Amino acid sequence: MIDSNFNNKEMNKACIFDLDGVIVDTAKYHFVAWRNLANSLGFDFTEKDNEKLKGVSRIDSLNLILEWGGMNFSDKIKTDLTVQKNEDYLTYIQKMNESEILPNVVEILKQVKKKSNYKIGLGSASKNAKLILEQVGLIKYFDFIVDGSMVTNGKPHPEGFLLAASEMDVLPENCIVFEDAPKGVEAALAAKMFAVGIGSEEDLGDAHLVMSDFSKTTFEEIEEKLLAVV
Ligand code: B16
Ligand code: MG
Repeated sequence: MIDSNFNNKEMNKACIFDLDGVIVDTAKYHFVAWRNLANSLGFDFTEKDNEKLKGVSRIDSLNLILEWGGMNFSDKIKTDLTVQKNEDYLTYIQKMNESEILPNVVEILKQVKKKSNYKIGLGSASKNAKLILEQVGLIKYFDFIVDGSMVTNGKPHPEGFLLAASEMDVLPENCIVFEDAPKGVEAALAAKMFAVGIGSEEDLGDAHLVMSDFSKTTFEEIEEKLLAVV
């Protein structure tokens, strides 16, 4: 349980959303592009393996995939491989539109936006985060966006979430993080923030609250449930 001012209605608060798996499902495009790369190197991996890449930075994802294929390369070649993968990935991202926003996300963003004491941040490992938010028309909701190019340490390190909180001038204990990856939940907890897991209790059980998605809830309801754990 975290020591919190969360009950104080006057305090500045924030919601910090992860992107892939919370706002949109870009994991399917990462999978296709990484798999194309693996296939071009002569091996394959499964969708189940791909689960392990959720929330993991681009270079760490490549290192894991090469490990699965029993391969290793120099840093220079690895950089070229990440560029190759990203160029392929971008061809899918550039076709995205608002129809790919996950259920009820827009409603939740609108509900938070109406609250004068709340800011909205993004805490994503993706270097493509801004482009994706622009593609699906959601960038206007965000007060501050942290993407993969702004942090040295990836999740489960709390750096990204702490940066978002400090840029929005909100205390970590007044931030609610929405995350689909166990490493992301770990990062939110390390930042001493509230963690709401989007996915299964089995994977995200350490979070303060777990929901399969946003479809059957309102922001008021989420706040009430979190207040009950303070
Ligand atoms: P990029 P998130 C993460 O996004 C993805 O879950 C992860 O699979 C990906 O490797 C990472 O972004 C980096 O993405 O190659 O676009 O920089 O869940 O933190 O929003
Ligand atoms: Mg994610």
